[in-house]
Amino acid sequence: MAQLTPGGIVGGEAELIPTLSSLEPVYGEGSQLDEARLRFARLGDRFEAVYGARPALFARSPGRVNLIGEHIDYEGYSVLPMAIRQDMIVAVRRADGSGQVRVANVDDKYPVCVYPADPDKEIDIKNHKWGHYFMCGYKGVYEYCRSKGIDLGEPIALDAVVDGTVPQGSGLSSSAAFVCSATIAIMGVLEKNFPKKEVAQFTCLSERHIGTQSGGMDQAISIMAKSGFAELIDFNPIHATDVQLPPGGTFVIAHCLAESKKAETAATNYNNRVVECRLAAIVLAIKLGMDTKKAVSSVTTLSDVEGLCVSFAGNEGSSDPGVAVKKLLHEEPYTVEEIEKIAGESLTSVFQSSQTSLDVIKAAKHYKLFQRATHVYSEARRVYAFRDTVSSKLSEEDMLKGLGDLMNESHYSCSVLYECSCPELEELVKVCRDNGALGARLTGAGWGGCAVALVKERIVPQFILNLKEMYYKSRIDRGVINQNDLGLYVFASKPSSGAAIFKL
Ligand code: NG1
Repeated sequence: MAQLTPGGIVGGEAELIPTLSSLEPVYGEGSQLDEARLRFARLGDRFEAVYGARPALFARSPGRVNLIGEHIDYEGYSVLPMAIRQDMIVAVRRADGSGQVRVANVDDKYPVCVYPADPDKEIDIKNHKWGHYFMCGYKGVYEYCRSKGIDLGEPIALDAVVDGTVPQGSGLSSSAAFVCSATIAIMGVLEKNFPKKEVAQFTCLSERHIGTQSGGMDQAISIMAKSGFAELIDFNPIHATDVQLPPGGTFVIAHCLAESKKAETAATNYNNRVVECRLAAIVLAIKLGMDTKKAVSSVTTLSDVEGLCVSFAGNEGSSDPGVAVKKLLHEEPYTVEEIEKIAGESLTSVFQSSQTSLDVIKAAKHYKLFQRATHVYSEARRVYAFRDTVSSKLSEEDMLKGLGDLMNESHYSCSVLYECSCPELEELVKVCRDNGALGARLTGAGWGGCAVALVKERIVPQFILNLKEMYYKSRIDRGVINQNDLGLYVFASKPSSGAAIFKL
């Protein structure tokens, strides 16, 4: 998992989270601004109806679509997402004397969640509730301030209402949008502000209170995004580089309608892959000559052993760490016994300090080390190839084709080597390609959620119509979704801006 150690920050005087007095800088003008005005007004009214007072402030953080670089952020590798206009907005005020943090939602399907105003109380992850994400933000702010020696006094009680437009379980990071918006709302109430890079870093750690061993991509882009740009996000330390996408192409995002329940399935899906990558890294380190005890105690990610793998590949006339994977790991899944023999230690002892990893070990039958490591090293290279293609001197036509090919390769790797796709995503990706997408792939954690397709700007309306006809119509007929909600599930998106606090 990416090591996001406090203090590991690059960049000069890092920008603070902006505090805005109007919605225009984020929502622009026209219908988007009108909709935003309506939403904020409704949120304020709902807040008043629930708590009998107006909120002190609002905060907003966007969802994101990852263009390329899947399941590699927690291995320390760079990724290339962009923020989308769908976001989470939070209205909040101090609730002195209540001793509680109360979190309500404008959507009645989410019941009010009430927690003690105690940042040291663990989140009950075995009993998953939507409001837990707010508490990740609450705990995170206190933990960060303590680590910096900032005294916040008695823990504050809070009243909050949230309104989200990022579809849940869609791979568009509704969870990070929620944790980030809650975090900056709480910072606003506490009258504290911190550099964006610091907030990006500590919100990643905060979200792990929910039980997923997440990397830092989603929080980083939600906090640091700039309107009009995708960002190349590097880790250790966190750094964002603007990436200008070619004008003739548009990214269309389409939901396969299978929900990806990342937190609930963590032990067999998301966290399982984090554990498999660590085991692959340990086995590679040992095979490449590292002392066994040192490998077990110090190697946590595949990027930790990349140097060793590259030296090995050098002897074979290559610079690709994947060469070491091919030569040193076998394709058949590894049994627990085999790994324990190589590591000289039981898996429960290797992972003793991480309960979420122990949950993985309890559930796993075997470990696909070859496949997972091959995906990670090849996907990491595709991210740079994507960035280089965007900044190359290729004609627009060739550039878009090159980007599409990389997206298709990424999808194949996610689907076949990392096994994080699902039948619905496979069908949707195929429908996208059959209808003229230059490339299409699953985005986000997978196992449901969205695909992203690169489509020539001029065919976007027809492309979306075709998707409606060929993927969604039968599902509308079966009552899976409502015709009127289609716009929530398939849309084109331009890069949006990052998190902001509003005092309106
Ligand atoms: P989603 O499921 O889209 O929120 C998750 C992780 C990312 C990254 C991707 C896979 C969290 C908050 N996010 O994204 O860090 O690892 O999967 O690339 O866990």
